[in-house]
Amino acid sequence: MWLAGLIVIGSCDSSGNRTKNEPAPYGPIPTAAQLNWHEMELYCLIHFTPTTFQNKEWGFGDAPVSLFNPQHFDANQIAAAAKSAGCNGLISVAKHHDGFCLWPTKTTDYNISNSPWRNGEGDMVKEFMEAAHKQGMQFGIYVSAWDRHDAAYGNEEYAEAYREQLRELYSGYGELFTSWHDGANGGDGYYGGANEMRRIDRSTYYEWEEKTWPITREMQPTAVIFSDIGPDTRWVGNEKGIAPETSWATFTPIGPDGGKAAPGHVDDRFLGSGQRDGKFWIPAECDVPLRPGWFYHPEQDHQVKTPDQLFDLYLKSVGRGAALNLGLAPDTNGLLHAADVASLEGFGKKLAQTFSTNLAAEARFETSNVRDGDTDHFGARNLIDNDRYSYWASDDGVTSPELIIDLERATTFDLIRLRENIKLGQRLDSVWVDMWQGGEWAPLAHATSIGASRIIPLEKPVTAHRLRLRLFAPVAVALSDFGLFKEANPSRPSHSVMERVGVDRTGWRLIDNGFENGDPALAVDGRTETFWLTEGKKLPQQVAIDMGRTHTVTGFSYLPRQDGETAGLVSRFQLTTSNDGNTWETVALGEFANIVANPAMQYVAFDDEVEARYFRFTIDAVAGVVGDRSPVSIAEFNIYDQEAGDRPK
Ligand code: FUL
Repeated sequence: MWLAGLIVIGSCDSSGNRTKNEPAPYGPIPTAAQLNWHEMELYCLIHFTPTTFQNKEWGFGDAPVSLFNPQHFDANQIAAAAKSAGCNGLISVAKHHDGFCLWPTKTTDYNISNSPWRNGEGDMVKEFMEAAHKQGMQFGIYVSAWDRHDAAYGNEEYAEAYREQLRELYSGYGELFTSWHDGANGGDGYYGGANEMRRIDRSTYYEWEEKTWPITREMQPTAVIFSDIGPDTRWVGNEKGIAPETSWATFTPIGPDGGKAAPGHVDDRFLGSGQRDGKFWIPAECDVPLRPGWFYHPEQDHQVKTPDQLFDLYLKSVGRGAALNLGLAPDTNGLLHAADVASLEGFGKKLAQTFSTNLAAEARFETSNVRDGDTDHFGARNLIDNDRYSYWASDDGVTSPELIIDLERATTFDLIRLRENIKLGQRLDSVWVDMWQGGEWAPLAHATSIGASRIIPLEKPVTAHRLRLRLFAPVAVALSDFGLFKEANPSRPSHSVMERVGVDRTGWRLIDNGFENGDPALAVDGRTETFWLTEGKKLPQQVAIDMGRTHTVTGFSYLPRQDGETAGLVSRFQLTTSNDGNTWETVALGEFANIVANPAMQYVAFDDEVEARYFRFTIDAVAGVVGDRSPVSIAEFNIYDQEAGDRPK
């Protein structure tokens, strides 16, 4: 009776149907391109350039084009594996920092048509696009703004060529869902043979807002622009695939100096969390490689993330309102390794098994309030209709409504999913889930930042008959989804850095410690969470070790500190060895690229094995250090020889 009374009061259109009195949007709201991106949730990013053939992470820009000849390349194999994981999109790294273009561009000779692959007739970006579309996935491109090959890098001429590269890719490769811009920019490189350090002003060089992004807007209006700062999707601030528990879709980018922000030039404190009162809708994307590195390295064949690890990352990214962008790396044949294919498929199966059945689908709902009493438009049944934009809404004055969920039978679950209708903004401040137990309500879970998707994992499965949801918002709520799920084949992964077997380090003796401070034993204690941290001294610096006996050494590894801090991360090194402690030979020299964003274990294989009893690790440069003084940090250092197995395991 009471409800009927309200319906009579509600307004009707000319044919007598009730009109929908939608709540006014709250705060910034997503664009159509952003809505499409939110719905995608999971996609992949393919790194494959001559850098793969050099077994490096960042190509220097000097690899000969003749190197690039993946005899068995098959974009369909890669796209099918991505699809089996549940990916809804595929991004081709059309150009990485090494500058090699995977499409026949007119902007530089350093491109695929000068490689032996398909006799110079191939277009790999096109093959990726076709394979993605064939699998029903959307397509995107990544074009590195940093170009370590181009002689003009740093000049206006290159910035213009970069924009031309975007234009080429925006016109010949269909409708794109994203245009992905990396933050790494400027540093040393080949630069047409100059072999030098080039720094650019990240906030002005590309004229992102003035010249570059308007091209995307005009030519690819359906694409979201990703960079550290958006403008459409933002970097989450790490390459672990994890967003913080509270991660708002709203964000106000500012530069590190409080001024204007640009990709690679941002105050990074809020990249992960976003800001509740952020001025723009710029949700986070979590990028993470399936293996430790973004490029294929044979020594990482044992370190492919497992389906359980990927599932855990999914909960910590997609389950926190972000998207998961998973890095896939073809090998030198041009195919994904069997271990990668198996893991992707296992992950996809687990996702499908877990989320195919909403255990609340048969529930009866009671609400403390329904907007205008209009259950047709705003009733709680909208929570289980699998439509992200139909929703249960409260009246404008009702900002803390409640929902009782009667599951009708004892139901066991360990994942709770909530979604808002984000077309109306991110409205909820927080949510409590209670469970009816022993004649009273007991709190079960709590979450902030709901937005496009929030999956709350419980520590262990819970069996309940009745649940209660308490919502808190500054305005009327607009909740679109309530789901209960049970993780299929659970096995929570441990997140410790994987164990690796190098030589036995017990007999090692420090013979030259250039740093003279900190505790060197922490670098060889087998514990990845401790690290040797020295005080700031002039670089280069070195340590020398007597291993106590001669080994047939095949390589070494450096594990950067794992605590998330960046002080002292080694970026350029030399390794010299000796048989007698007097005559030394340089066996490896190079850089640990991308060490700040992705501080994974760095393994360096020697070109030729070497007999040695002594080695010296020289640190030539530390990431992020401009001057020549710096502390150095080493979590673990090890040597690999033929006996111990010549690869990290
Ligand atoms: C980073 C790059 O420097 C890495 O090499 C990789 O491309 C990753 C996706 O973005 O910032």
